[in-house]
Amino acid sequence: MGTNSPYSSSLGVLPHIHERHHENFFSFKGRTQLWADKYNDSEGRLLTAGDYGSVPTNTTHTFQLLDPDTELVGVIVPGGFEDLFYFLGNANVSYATQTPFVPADVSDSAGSGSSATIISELESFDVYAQLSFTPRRDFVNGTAPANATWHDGSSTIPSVAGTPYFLASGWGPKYLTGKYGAWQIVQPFVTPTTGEHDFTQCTITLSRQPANVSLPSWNLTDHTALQVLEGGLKVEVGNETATLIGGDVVFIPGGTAFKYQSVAASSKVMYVGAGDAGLDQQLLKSARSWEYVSFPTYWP
Ligand SMILES: [Cu+2]
Repeated sequence: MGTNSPYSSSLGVLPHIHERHHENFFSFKGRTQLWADKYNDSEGRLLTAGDYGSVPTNTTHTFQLLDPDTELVGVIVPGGFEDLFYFLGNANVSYATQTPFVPADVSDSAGSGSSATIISELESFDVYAQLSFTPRRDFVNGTAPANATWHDGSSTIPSVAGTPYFLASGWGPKYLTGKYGAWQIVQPFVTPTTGEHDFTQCTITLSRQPANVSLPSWNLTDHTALQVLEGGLKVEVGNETATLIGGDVVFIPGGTAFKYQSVAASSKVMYVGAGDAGLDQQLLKSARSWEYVSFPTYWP
């Protein structure tokens, strides 16, 4: 789910927890402050493009949007949580002027209404307000507490489920495979463990397909979604072909054959898949640990 907002001088939503939903914040553009508090550890990060934050169940969290054109991609598992946004939204709108969003710096507080009625209504959407939570404001270089590693060293993924964590763009684990022709670099956000075997998420950076290697056809048991972040992706699903550019999404139902290739020298996509045996896990089987966000200078 993509959400785009202008900046605001206040929180974008009341501090809250979800008892049943694992919320995943991916910063598509602009700046977002995200707070996550669990197990007596209260952390805040400034997310810029490509950064990721994991908010598992029963984590108190809130966020604030800081730039005029701030866009998040939320993956909320299990499905159905989008009903909250239909409830909060005023209308299904489109503009004859061809603007995708209202061209004004308005930021209402639809998500942060504090009346008792709204708060109790939100509970039916698995949103439980935590009104006593005060987000810490002692950020230094994008992190609170100030001594956390953030854009100045490796980001790591916990080896257990349930703990909130943050990954700075390019600073997390990276794996390289050339088994299917093009180089592909997998940067995991959510592993089978941290996704509790319900879903996984990563980015995949891919080179062009070498001319002498035929494009593999995939057919995965579970659903797959790809969103283009950089470059462009040519995708064949069943007998449809489309070329996707930045922001475009393809959804591939489980049991459907598909092929994909980069139409640029380097393209980057975000992958989200159901289950724990999706495209990322298939690529990782042949991948080796890799230090860089770009590929080798020779073909696989
Ligand atoms: Cu939430």
